[in-house]
Amino acid sequence: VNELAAGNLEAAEFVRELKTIVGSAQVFAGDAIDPRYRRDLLGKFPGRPGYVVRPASVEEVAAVMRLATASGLPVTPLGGRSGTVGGTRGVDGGIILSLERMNSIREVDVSAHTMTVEAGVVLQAAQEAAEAQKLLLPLDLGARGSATIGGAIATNAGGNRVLRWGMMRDMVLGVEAVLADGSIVRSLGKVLKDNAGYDWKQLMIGSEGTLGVVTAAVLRLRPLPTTSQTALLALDSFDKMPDLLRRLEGRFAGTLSSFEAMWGPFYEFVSEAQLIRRPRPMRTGHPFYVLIETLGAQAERDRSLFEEVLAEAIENDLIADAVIAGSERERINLWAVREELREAFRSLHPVVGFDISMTLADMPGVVTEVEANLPSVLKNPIALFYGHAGDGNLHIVVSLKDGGAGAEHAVELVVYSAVQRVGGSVAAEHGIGRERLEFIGYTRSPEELALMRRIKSALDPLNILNPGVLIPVK
Ligand code: LAC
Ligand code: ZN
Repeated sequence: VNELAAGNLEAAEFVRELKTIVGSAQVFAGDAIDPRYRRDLLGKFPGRPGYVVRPASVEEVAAVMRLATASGLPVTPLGGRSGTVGGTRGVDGGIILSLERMNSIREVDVSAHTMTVEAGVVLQAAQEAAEAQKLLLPLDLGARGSATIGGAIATNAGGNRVLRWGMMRDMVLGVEAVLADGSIVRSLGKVLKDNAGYDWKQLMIGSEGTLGVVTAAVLRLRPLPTTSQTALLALDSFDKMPDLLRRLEGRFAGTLSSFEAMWGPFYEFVSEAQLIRRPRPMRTGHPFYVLIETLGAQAERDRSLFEEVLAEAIENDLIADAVIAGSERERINLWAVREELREAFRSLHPVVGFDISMTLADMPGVVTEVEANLPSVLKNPIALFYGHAGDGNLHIVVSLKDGGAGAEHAVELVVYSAVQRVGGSVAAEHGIGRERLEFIGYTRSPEELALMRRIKSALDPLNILNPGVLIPVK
C-alpha cells in the first residue's frame, strides 16, 4: 500500500513527518485506516489510500501539501463523502486529506449578509447558523446532513433551489485555498462586486480538488423566507412543461424556488416504496408530476396568489391536477417523494445514476432516445427519470441488476450519446469525478479540454492534486 512513498521518503519516515504536522492522533496509515475512508456513498469506488491525514488549520493543510510536493505523493481532499462519481476515492497509496476537523463557523455577518465558514462545516449546520440570524444559505440538497461546504464548493453543487439562487458558484464571495506547492491564497472579502483582475476563486469552484484545497469560504446569505407554498402538480404531456415553468416564474415574480419533475414511473415506484410510512400524496397514473415551491414573506398574500395561479393553470389545461400542502407535515411528505430516494432505490441496486443537462425542450427527446436504446444493452431495463427540470437538469437511475459485466458502460454510452446529440452536459451538478472521465469530451470540445489541461498544469505541474479526476491527463 505504501510503495508510492518509497520514492523520496520511506513510509515510516513519511508518517512521522505527517504526525509532526497534524499530531499523531490525526494520521492513519495502511491497515489502520478506518473503512469509511475507503468507500464513498455508493460504495462503488473502494479505494486503497496509503495515508489519511486530518489537519485542523490552513497552515497544517499547507504543510501537508509541501510534504506531498516534496515526496510526489498524490493528495485527494475529502469532504462529507456524499459524492456519486468517485471524486474522492483517491489514488492507491496516496494521501486522503480530510477537512472534517476544519468545521468552525467563523462568523455570520448579519449586516453584510455573509457567513465565513471552514471547509469541513456540514451544509445543514451552515444553513442552521444562518437561520438563527434570520438569514438563508440558499444551497439545499438531499445530502445536506453530510455534505460539507468544501465539497459543495469543489463540486459546484446544485440541488433544489438553483432555479432561484443559482449554484454554489453564485453564492461564494470569497475563498481561502491551499495550492499544490503549499502556498496559501486568501480572498475572504465580503463584497459583492470585485472586478480587480481574474476571479481566481471561480477556478477553484467546481475543480473537484484538482487545482487547490479549499479550506474556508465567505458565502452570500439572503433574507430568510418566512413562508413557503408547496404543491405537487400532475401534467398529461411533457410539452406543457416549459410553458408551465415560464408561466409560474412570471406569475410568482421571482419567488418560484423549486420546479422538480418526476416521470410517472418514478413517482409510482418511489411513492409505492414509501407507502409503509407515508400516504401517497396524489394518485398514480399521470405521465408527469412536478413539485413546485415558492418561498416568500407574506403568508396570506403568497397563499392566495399560489392558489389563484394553480387554479388558472388548471383552467388553461396546463396541469391536470394539483395537491397543495396544507401544513409543514404535508410539505415534508410532498418533498419525500422527490428527496428520500436512497431507501426506495435499494431494491434496484446496483444502479448507475446520471445528472445530465439540456434545455427543457430537448428533455423529452433525450428520454425517448434513452428508453428506446436501453433494451439493446440491458434485459428488461428499469430506468427512472426525474430531476431539477427548472434547471434543465435530468436525473436518470438505471438498475444494473440484470446486466452483465459491460452493462454499466453500455448504459453510459446510451445516455451520453443522447446528451451529446442535443449539446447539453454530461455532468450538470455532481461533477466528473472518475466515473465520467471518459465522457467529458462528449460535451466539451478538444480546445476546451486543452485549455483545462493548461490551467491544471500551471497550478499543479506535478499532478499531485486529485490526479485521475475531472480531466484526463494524456
Ligand atoms: C438529487 C441528487 C441525485 O437531485 O442530485 O436527488
Ligand atoms: Zn440533483
